[in-house]
This record gives sequence, C-alpha cells and structure tokens, in this order.
Amino acid sequence: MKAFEGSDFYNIDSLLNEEERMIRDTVRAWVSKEVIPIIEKHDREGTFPKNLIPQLAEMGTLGATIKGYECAGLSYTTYGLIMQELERGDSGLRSFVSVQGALCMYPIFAYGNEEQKQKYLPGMAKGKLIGCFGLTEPDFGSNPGGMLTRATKDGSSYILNGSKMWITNGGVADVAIVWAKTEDGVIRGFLVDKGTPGYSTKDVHGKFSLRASVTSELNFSDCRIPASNLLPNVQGLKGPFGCLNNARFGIAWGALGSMMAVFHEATEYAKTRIQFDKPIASYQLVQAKLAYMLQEITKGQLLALQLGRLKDRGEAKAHQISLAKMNNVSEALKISRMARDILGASGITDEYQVGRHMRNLESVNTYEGTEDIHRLVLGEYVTGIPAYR
Ligand code: TGC
Ligand code: FAD
Repeated sequence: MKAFEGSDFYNIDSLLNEEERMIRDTVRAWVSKEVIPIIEKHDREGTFPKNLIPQLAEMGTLGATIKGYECAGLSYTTYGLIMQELERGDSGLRSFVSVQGALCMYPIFAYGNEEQKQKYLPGMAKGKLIGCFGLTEPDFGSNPGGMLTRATKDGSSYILNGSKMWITNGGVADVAIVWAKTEDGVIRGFLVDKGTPGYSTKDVHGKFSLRASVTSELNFSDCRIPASNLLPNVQGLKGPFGCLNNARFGIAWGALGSMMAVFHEATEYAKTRIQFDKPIASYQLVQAKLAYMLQEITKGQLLALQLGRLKDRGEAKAHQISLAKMNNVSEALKISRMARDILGASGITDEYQVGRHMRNLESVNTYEGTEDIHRLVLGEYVTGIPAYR
C-alpha cells in the first residue's frame, strides 16, 4: 500500500509556517515508525503502549503549549497539528497526550501556585509523572455541576469522599486533578497523589472503544489531603470547563488524523479490490463515498486551522470550539463507517485500521461533551436560551 502522506486538497500547507510543518512531519514520521506497527496488538490486548511515553515527552508533546517548566511553549496551531498526527495513529494515544497536557498540566499551570507548578510540571513534561482528570461521576456525565464528590475542610486538610467514572489514565496516574464541591457547594480543584490513603482506582474492562487507553474509576473514601493541594486560583465550573476548552480544541484536530487514516486506507483498498472485473474504485457509488471523505476532511481542516489561529491570538470562544469538536468528530465517525463499508468484510478485522478508528470515534464523540451537548451549546449561542434543562 502507498505510504501515508496526509490529505491536503486545498494546499493548507501553504498556510502553515516552517516550524508548524516541521513538527507535524516529525510526529507523522514517528507515528508511522513507532505507533502503526504496534497499535493493533495493544488494541487487541487492551493495553496502553507505555513504552512510548519517553518519546512523546522527547518530542515536546506533553504540555506542549505551556511556556516554562521544561515545556515546549508551542503555538496552539502546532499543538493541534501534533494531535492530528497522534490520532492518525490511535485516538488512545491522542487521549493520553490530551489528558496529560490540556486537562492536567494546564490547570496546574493556570490555577496552581508556584510551588505546585514546580512540583508537578517539569516531571509531567518529561513523562515521569502521569496525570488524570476526574470530573465525570457515575450519575453526572453531561451535567457535571450536579457532582456528589465532596471536599470537607478539617484543620489543615481536606477530606475527599465520592467517586469519579470513566477517567482516562486513572489507573496509571501519579496525580489526579479531582473536581469536588466544598461545604459551601462551590466546585474546586484538588491534587491527589497516588498512594494517598483512601484513594483507590479500578480499571474499566470490556471496552470495545479506546482499547489502547486506560479508563478507570476513582474512589475517595475519607481521603485526607493537605489543604495546600487545593488549586487556589479558580472556583466553580469554569475551572474544569477552562481545561476542556483546550482539550476539545485538540480533539477537533485529532479527529482529522483519524479521518485521514481511514480515507487513505479506503482509497488504497478501493483501487486494488476487484469486483465484477474492475477495481471497486471505478464504481460511482464508491467514488461518491471517497469524494465525501475528501470534502469533509478539507472543510474540517479549514475549520481547525482558523480556530487555531483564533486561539493563538487569544480570541477563540468556547462556542467556536464546540462547533469544531462536534463537527470534526461526528464527520470522522461518519467517514470511518463509510471507510469500513468500502473494505467490505476485510473492514471488520484488525488487519486494517478502519474498524479500530470507527470504534474509537464512538468514545471521542461522547467524551469532552457529547455531540448533542455541543449542539445545545450552539443552540444557546444562537437563541440565548439554554435548552439543557
Ligand atoms: P453553565 O451554567 O452554562 O456554566 C457554569 C459556569 O461555567 C462557565 N462555562 C465555561 N467556562 C469556560 N469554558 C466553557 N466552555 C464554559 N462553559 C461554561 C460559565 O460561564 C459559568 O461560569 P460562572 O462564572 O457564571 O459560574 O453550566 P451548566 O451546568 O448549565 O452546563 C452546561 C453544559 C451542559 C454545556 C456543560 O455542563 C457541559 O459542557 N457538559 C459536558 C460535560 C463534559 O464535557 N465533560 C467532560 C469530562 S472530561 C472528559 O471527557 C475527558 S476525556 C479525555 C480524553 O481521554 O481525551
Ligand atoms: P450522559 O450524560 O448520561 O448522556 C447520555 C445521552 O444523553 C447522550 O446521548 C447525551 O447527549 C444525552 N443527553 C444528556 N443530557 C442531555 C440534554 N440535556 N439534552 C439532550 N440530550 C442529553 N470524564 C472525565 O471526567 N475524565 C476523563 O478522563 C474521561 N475520560 C473518558 C474516556 C472515555 C473512553 C469515555 C467513554 C468517557 C470519558 N469521560 C471522562 C466521561 C465523558 O466525559 C462522559 O462520558 C460524557 O461527558 C457523557 O457523560 P455520560 O457518559 O454520563 O452520558
């Protein structure tokens, strides 16, 4: 099969600067060499490829946009391109980097004090400390404001009680960012170190999606942490949502990587698969599917790039990020299903990538705000009326 070259129908490369292209190409080559050959095995066995963490750190992908603390200090557009390339390999790999950077390092950087930043950020940038982000609970997914996890002040400590569900990296994390309500009902962020008495995790098994990623439940039972582990500089839901803006931005780019992977595989397959004495690529119905894929990849790229430019200027709004996350992921899911269809029966085996991307994208469409929650965010923007309740 022809080597993967990405998709650039509108010469989007000409809109990127040299550093952006160079980093994109470095990560792309790394994914081809280090991820593609091993990822199906991890997906089959339900394991995360931990051995890749030092290389992810070496390439500056962990906390990539943070300035200082041994982080790469890259632009958001470059970060987006990195996420695109990682997700071309597997959504689980992009998830790992999203959670580490956007959901764990970012809140420490944005809401933490200097001592907390020095304690965690350099180790996290090097991949020596792994983080997880606990917002969702068993009974509060789309509506995290209803969370039951409580942090009760007791002298110079807080005592945490409650549980978090579906937490990426949970079982492997050295530190958890946990969102809990204090006695006054206000949501605050806490740093909980692995091994703290009363803090335990349990991995979720039997997933058909994001299999090469650790997903866990976090439990807190009279878990006493020092009051100095409170993130001092934010209060309320805007704390976790501020992190989600960055992670959702990365997902909008990541989905393009999945789209490109399945488009490439479906095109190559269609050109060589013979039915009724001709390659299936010669039939109009197959061409219509490939044309649709190219159309949606190109639209998604332009959307992500302009969002990246807005974010780099500090102008990207939460509802603009919602549109990009919703559109690019739902199109990626649609395209991956079409690609799987083009591969016929071959598309249901893990000899090919389409099935894995399709399964992964079901999670990506749900996490970080479901497709419909983002649709409602846009509905609220248009009408001024929140329709969640
Ligand atoms: P609402 O009353 O609208 O807002 C509460 C406060 O939050 C502020 N806010 C935001 N701030 C920054 N960025 C955003 N995107 C924000 N959205 C809201 C808002 O201004 C307000 O601030 P203040 O100062 O007035 O208090 O909140 P609501 O409870 O009505 O909820 C609205 C809704 C449904 C849109 C929201 O709850 C939502 O987005 N739900 C989806 C939940 C979600 O995305 N969960 C993600 C969990 S983490 C995850 O999935 C990680 S997967 C990682 C991986 O593996 O890659
Ligand atoms: P629900 O909120 O119960 O939604 C179920 C359905 O109801 C959806 O279709 C939804 O769109 C719809 N719905 C809900 N409310 C409304 C409404 N008002 N109007 C119309 N429709 C509505 N969370 C974390 O905190 N940290 C993580 O690291 C993390 N990692 C994850 C990894 C994976 C693999 C997965 C699958 C999830 C992860 N999550 C994580 C959780 C994720 O954010 C939630 O699954 C997501 O927010 C949706 O919540 P829910 O699953 O409880 O679904």
